[in-house]
Amino acid sequence: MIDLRSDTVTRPTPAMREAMMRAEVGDDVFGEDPTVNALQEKVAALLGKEAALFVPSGTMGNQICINALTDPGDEVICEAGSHIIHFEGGAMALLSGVQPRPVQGRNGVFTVDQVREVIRPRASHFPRSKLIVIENTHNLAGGTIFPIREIERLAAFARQQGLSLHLDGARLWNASVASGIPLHRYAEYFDSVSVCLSKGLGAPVGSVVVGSRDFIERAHRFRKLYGGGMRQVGILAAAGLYAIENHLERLEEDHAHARAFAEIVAESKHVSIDLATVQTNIVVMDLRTQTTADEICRRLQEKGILMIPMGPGKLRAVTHLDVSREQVLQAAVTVKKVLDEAE
Ligand code: TLP
Repeated sequence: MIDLRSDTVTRPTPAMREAMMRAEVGDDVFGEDPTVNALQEKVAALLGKEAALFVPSGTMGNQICINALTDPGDEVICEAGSHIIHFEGGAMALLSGVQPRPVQGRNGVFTVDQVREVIRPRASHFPRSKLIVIENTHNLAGGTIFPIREIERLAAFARQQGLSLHLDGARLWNASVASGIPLHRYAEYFDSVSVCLSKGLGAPVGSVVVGSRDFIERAHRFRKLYGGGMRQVGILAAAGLYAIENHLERLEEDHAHARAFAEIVAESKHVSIDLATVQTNIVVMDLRTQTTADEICRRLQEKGILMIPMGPGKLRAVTHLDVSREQVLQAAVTVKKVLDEAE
C-alpha cells in the first residue's frame, strides 16, 4: 500500500526506536522526566519562547491554548476551513465555552480588513472578540503558508485591539523549511504556538505548546485537567527530539514529492488542482466528475493507494517520510488514470 492519507501515518524508524529505548525517564507530572525537559527546552529555544509543554496531541495543544487565552462566552476569530473548527469535535465550544467566528480566507490566508469586519463592538449584546487563531501551514487549503507580512499586520492589529493570537503550527516545520523563514520569526507574533511532532517529523506521538513562562504555567493546569499529564513519557519525547534533529531538513523532499504528484494528477480533466497552493507536503484536489470522493478512494484502494476525502468533491494526498519518490510518482500515475476513467 502507498499510504498518502496523512503524514500522521509514519512509523518510527529503527534509529528513532533506538533513541526511544535509550531515553532517560522520570515522572513528568512531577516535572522530573529529563528527556521531556530537554525536548521542551529545545522547542522553546527553536521557537524563541520562554517555556514549552509536551502534550499528547495537536488537538490538545490547540485546545489548551484556546482555553488559557479566553473566557467562556468569548469569540475566536479563525479561518473558515481551519482545523479547530472542522476536525476537533467542537472542542472549543465544549471545553472552553467559546464560539468560532469564521473568516473566509483565500488559500487559508485572511487579512486585517477581514478581521476588522467581524470584530465585535464592545456592548452587552455581543460576544467578546478575544482571540485570533492562524493555521500555518493550512491543512484544508492544501498545506499553504501564511505569509509573514500578513501575520505581522494581523499581530499589530491584534495588539492594538487587545486580542490574543494563537498559532496552530501543527505543520509550522513545513512552512519554515519551505519559506526559509526561521521558526522563531513565525512564533514571535503569537501568545501561544502549538507544533506537532507526529506529522511530517515522523514521531509516533506528541505535540508541544510554547509561550511565556506565565502562559505555560496556565497551560499546565489545562493539560492536567484534560487528562494529558503523563508519567515516564520521556520514551515519547526522545522520539520527538530525534525527529527534530534528524527529520526537519528532509521535509524539503516531501515538498518536492507533493509538487511532482500534483503536476502529474493535474493533467486529468476530472480534477482541478491549483498548483500555486502546492507549497508544502499536501495536495488538495477538487473533483470535476460525478463520481464521489469516497468512490474514487475505494477504487484507489483496490489499486494499492490510500487517500482520504476532505469534504464532498475533495480529495487529499499528503507526502511524508514513509513514501519514496518512486512510490509517489507511481501513485500519481495511478490516481490520474483512475480519475480519467471516472464517469
Ligand atoms: N490533522 C489530521 C486530521 O485531523 C485531519 C491530518 O491528517 O491532517 N492542527 C492541524 C492543522 C492538523 O492538521 C491537525 C491534524 C491537528 C491540528 C491535530 O493534531 P492531532 O491529530 O495530533 O490531534
